[in-house]
Amino acid sequence: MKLTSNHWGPGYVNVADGRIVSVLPHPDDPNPSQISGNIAQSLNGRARVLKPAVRKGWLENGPGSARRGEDAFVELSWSEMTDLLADEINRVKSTYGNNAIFAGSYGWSSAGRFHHAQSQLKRFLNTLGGFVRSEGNYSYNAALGLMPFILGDYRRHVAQATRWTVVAEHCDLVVLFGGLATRNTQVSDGGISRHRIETNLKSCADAGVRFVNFSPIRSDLSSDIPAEWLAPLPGTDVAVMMGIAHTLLIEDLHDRAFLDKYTTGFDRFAAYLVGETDGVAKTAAWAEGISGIPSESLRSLAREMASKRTMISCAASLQRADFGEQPLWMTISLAAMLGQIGLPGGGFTIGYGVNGNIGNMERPFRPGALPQGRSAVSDCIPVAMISEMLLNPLGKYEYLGATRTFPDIKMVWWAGGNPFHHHQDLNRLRRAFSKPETIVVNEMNWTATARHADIVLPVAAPQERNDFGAGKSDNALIPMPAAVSPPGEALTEFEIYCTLSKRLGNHQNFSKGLDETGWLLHLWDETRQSAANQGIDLPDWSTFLSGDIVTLPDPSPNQVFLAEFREDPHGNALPTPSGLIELYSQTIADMNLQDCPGHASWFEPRDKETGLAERYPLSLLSGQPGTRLHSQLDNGATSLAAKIKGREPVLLHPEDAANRKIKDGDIVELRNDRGRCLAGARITDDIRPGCAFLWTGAWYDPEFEDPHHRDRHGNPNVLTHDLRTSSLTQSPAAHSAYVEILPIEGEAPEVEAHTPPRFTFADASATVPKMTSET
Ligand SMILES: Nc1nc2c(c(=O)[nH]1)N[C@H]1C(S)=C(S)[C@@H](COP(=O)(O)OP(=O)(O)OC[C@H]3O[C@@H](n4cnc5c(=O)[nH]c(N)nc54)[C@H](O)[C@@H]3O)O[C@H]1N2
Ligand SMILES: Nc1nc2c(c(=O)[nH]1)N[C@H]1C(S)=C(S)[C@@H](COP(=O)(O)OP(=O)(O)OC[C@H]3O[C@@H](n4cnc5c(=O)[nH]c(N)nc54)[C@H](O)[C@@H]3O)O[C@H]1N2
Ligand SMILES: [Mo]
Repeated sequence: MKLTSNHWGPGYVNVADGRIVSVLPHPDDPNPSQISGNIAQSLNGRARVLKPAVRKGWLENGPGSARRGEDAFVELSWSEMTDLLADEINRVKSTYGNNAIFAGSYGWSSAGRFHHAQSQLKRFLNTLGGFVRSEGNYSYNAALGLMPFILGDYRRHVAQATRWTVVAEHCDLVVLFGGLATRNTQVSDGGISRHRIETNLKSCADAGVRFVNFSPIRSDLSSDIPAEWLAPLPGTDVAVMMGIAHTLLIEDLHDRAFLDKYTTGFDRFAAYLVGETDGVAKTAAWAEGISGIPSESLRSLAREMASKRTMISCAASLQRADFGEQPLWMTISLAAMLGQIGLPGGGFTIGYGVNGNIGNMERPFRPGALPQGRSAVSDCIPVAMISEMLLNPLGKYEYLGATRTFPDIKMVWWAGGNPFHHHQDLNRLRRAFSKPETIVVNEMNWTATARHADIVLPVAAPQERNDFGAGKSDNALIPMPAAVSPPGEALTEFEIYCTLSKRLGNHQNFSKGLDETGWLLHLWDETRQSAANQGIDLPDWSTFLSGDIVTLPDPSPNQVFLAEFREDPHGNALPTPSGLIELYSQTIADMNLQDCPGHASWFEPRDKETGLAERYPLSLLSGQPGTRLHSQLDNGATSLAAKIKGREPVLLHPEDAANRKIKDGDIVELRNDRGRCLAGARITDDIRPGCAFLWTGAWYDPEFEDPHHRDRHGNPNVLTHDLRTSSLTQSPAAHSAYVEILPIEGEAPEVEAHTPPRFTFADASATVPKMTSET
């Protein structure tokens, strides 16, 4: 059996009659992921894209959007598709220029250093004059934007997170905001050779470390780890942390010497905390009124935190919410008041649990990767402004203290991402997707994004191409030999761009004269060279490709975040304006932003401010699913097994369910002013009353006959809003949404998301598309 690597871990591909039948765990992985259970059924499934396809209306009427998303498709040969797409690229470039092409193409695609979907697309377009890109991510964008002002580059920050082995040895108390969900640690970007978090957390528990988990659902910490569970109303952690901070301040439990030496602006923040600036003292009682956590619990926790070695952990989810910069800044402010930043097992970490390697492992060097080249177009948008950009061509927006102008996009090309999974307010995204003249999507499966395209290119899956895996924070190199051939007429993206670039005249620039094997040898050579620089000897390519996982040494097993800064705050000054931790940032204050002032501040979630929450009283959380990676392979066995009557499960508290006459296993409707979807009710007292939790990633399945375009399958993003965290970082804010849930009226419609779209033949007159714009 051949090895493979996925973002959720390695496995052996079991093949019969040229088809994948299962993917078996690697024996060295102590906790293999269940997500591999989706691979066989999804890659062999009905939803697989098997031939190049073009939307009927686009083929017949030329570029334009009428019926996009609902239309039938016409399958073409690769030779017809190559002509059609090459002509369309030339048309857009010559009519509007390369700055009318958006290929930001956000998404996780698949593991593998060479066949990385975005790198291939970006390299191809860069050799044709470039494209508009996006920057940041949906995971921790508020941290990427905010941290450079107050602490330093966030990507270094996660790479340098204090190790769990250090926590086990030195820490007494871990206070988690947003938990540390084991289901999320199945995954690490680019791959994860061994799942270590269960073992590492267990060592902490065995060493007597106490865990306090502030989270709306109990399962955000494994039931194997004894913990106190406190369930604040979502979006109120800033108030909780301020209630604790206020107690530290008035009881004189804060570390003034630390604050003086390592931070700047504490007095400005303290004036706000006690209410000097706005007349509201942020006491523990004030925090109780907002969050529902008893003030006495907050006061006693404050005293305990000050008297013990304490690690504060803030999950990435907290910043994927309205004013998501604030929990980050407040975590740092609270930890600074405790004065343990830079001590082993003390201080704070933002993002433990955002992937399975943080705090467990790092890579010793950067392996080879396909170079993307440079874009001749400099324009770029914050990643979560996709709808905003398409709906407001040439409109103005604020970002990182500057006013910028949106480009006027005519062509969108997406490879390796699923915006109709990942973006908020999908009804708005549909309106935005009706603006460009042409949308191209490369996909393995007929996802909602593929159905909303005009041109769909069928691509090979990771198990159908030769590659190697190397997680962004993993200490392993994993061979990924092709186990089977791609089905139908699917090709690797490299092959697709080679053919297209021969037609367009940029082939030499794109391929550099190398074929797939040539590139793999080249990238492996680079990897071997980087390893050799660290004194590590790697096998040659063919030995590696047919061999086992290569495990590399851990470069920093005793990592303590900010230890060097603590040791010498001048010699190791932080890359902030003051060189210190900025509890007050003059730079941010000078931007005069209503939604992000100069220090950590409390704001009500927007749906509460606007009154929407009065009509739709349940706070909706939409976290990552344990049964898959986002929306990938949603029609696979593990993902399907968790669904209720084919719908995504929504967790509800027994009281909320009884008030609405909902029973476990019922099909229910979630609704608010933004949209509606069906889901399957799962009733559990592991969720806080007043909350509903719907996993992300069920393929969006709108019922177009319904006036609300109700989604039949359970995608939470029909309910989330498309307002960003703040005008500072413009990050996605999915975790802040309010809904009502009702038993379904009448018969539930069939879910159609996992079946292919309608296929048809083009009218005889439409063999060559008319290249005129509709508008
Ligand atoms: N409501 C809500 N929404 C959220 C979140 C949330 O917490 N709540 N979380 C957000 C977060 S953190 C993230 S990271 C995003 C994730 O959003 P995405 O990264 O867009 O989600 P995926 O489902 O991983 O999409 C990857 C797509 O690429 C395809 N694919 C895989 N390999 C290849 C390949 O080799 N080539 C090509 N062409 N395609 C390939 C898959 O079939 C899949 O459709 O979602 C965000 N959305
Ligand atoms: N199995 C699996 N693992 C994954 C992924 C996946 O799709 N599947 N995706 C990966 C990716 S791309 C990312 S970015 C990470 C995301 O990692 P996180 O951001 O940590 O994940 P989430 O699932 O969004 O949220 C974790 C928990 O935070 C809690 N939470 C939400 N809002 C609040 C709040 O206001 N207050 C408090 N106290 N708690 C809150 C929710 O109960 C939720 O279960 O996960 C990664 N891991
Ligand atoms: Mo993410």
